[in-house]
Amino acid sequence: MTSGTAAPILAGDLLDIDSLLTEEERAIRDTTRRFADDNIRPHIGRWFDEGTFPRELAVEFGNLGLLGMHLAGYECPGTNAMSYGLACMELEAADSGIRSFVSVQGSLAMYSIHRYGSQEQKLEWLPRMAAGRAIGCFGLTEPDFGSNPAGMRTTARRDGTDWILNGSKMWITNGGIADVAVVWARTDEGIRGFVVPTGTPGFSAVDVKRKLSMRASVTSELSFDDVRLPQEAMLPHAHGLSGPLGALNEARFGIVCGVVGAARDCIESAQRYALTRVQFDRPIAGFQLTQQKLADMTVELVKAQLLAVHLGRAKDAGTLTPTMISVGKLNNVREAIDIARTCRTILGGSGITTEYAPLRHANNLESVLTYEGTVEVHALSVGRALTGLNAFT
Ligand code: TGC
Ligand code: FAD
Repeated sequence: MTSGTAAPILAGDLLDIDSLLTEEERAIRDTTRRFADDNIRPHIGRWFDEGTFPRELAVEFGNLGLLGMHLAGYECPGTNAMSYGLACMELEAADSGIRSFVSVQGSLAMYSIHRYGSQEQKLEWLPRMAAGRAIGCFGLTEPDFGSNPAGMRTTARRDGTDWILNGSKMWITNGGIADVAVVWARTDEGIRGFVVPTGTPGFSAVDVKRKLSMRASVTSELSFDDVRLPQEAMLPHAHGLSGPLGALNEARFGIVCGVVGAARDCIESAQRYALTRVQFDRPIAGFQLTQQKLADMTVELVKAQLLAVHLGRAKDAGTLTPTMISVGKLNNVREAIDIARTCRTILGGSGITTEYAPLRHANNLESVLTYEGTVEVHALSVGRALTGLNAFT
């Protein structure tokens, strides 16, 4: 720092967002941050390099109360939504793939069973999933139907009292390590959800290899070849596309918060680097162009933080709408990826290996920009709300 100026403030602390949080929310946030600092950060570069997700993290997350965190009953932690959002922020500050694991487990697989399942399905799966002893995945996307899941071809047809599932799902997080899959399929009564133990004959999962993004996360293709399921496997309370889209609201909220963590981690890493890297006989942090980048990025970061807290409060108040979630996902992911790329420029050549986080975050955020509704899908959802006109088709 130039002499005579105050000690640098970390970007994430600039607006004192902490003052908007309760003591309990801060405690959950701090516990998750400590866990990530001690158990994820020291290893994440290697996991990303090797393309592995350490499965044993599931039980540790269960012990910490991070799985199905904002769900009540069935041995789930039952925190408020804001606390869940803050946990996502801290996990994604370490790596988006790690936050993805928790999102899919809690917000997609467990939420679907919790919200749409029978009492028997809840008792069978939720306590084990909350403890991390059973891993879940969520199959909506197909090779030919991503943004438009309404066109799905996976079918479940009746055979006596059973259902026979056929088809495939693509890009499924946790697919290859899952014990149970929530699968959405076309039936004679519209789109319905099924709880499918992955050991059922005819079910198979093949992991996607050679990924350039989300390397510390398992992504798989699921295939169903005459998978026979009892009537009790169907989620009784989900009818039509509103079932999976309802679960997506939950997970998208986690992303709105999570990506703020990734952006914060990038800026703080660039701040530290810029203060120690000397060129032209001075720290690069002293150049006006570097400061412009840091200031612009931090302004976007704090706006994203405020948006995340506002949506968290709305979720807890029961006033959060899908359009509000689209605004949050569109803005926060778009800004986070811009921030990650700009931070990489501050790191120069040092920024291209896994030693520093920004390019790993940027690569992960390419997936986040695409999954759970692409940036275009969310722009069109906001556009539809603003005009009343559907521009999807
Ligand atoms: P549309 O006609 O608008 O609606 C069909 C039915 O769904 C209801 N609905 C919703 N319900 C709850 N929440 C929402 N956000 C909802 N949006 C719509 C709607 O009321 C209607 O209900 P009903 O009862 O009248 O039938 O549907 P559309 O076909 O026009 O599609 C709208 C569109 C394009 C926005 C939707 O298809 C969409 O969101 N597409 C994106 C697909 C997507 O996000 N896939 C994500 C897959 S899972 C994933 O990516 C996990 S990544 C996990 C990780 O690793 O973290
Ligand atoms: P497409 O829908 O083919 O879109 C390609 C491009 O066309 C995009 O830019 C899109 O915005 C644009 N486009 C499409 N329609 C329109 C339109 N009407 N107007 C303008 N532009 C349009 N899915 C699951 O079900 N479960 C999971 O656990 C899961 N995990 C994932 C993990 C990763 C790492 C990734 C990358 C994906 C995952 N997905 C999962 C799938 C994800 O939800 C889809 O990739 C996403 O919905 C987009 O579908 P698509 O890839 O088929 O792209």
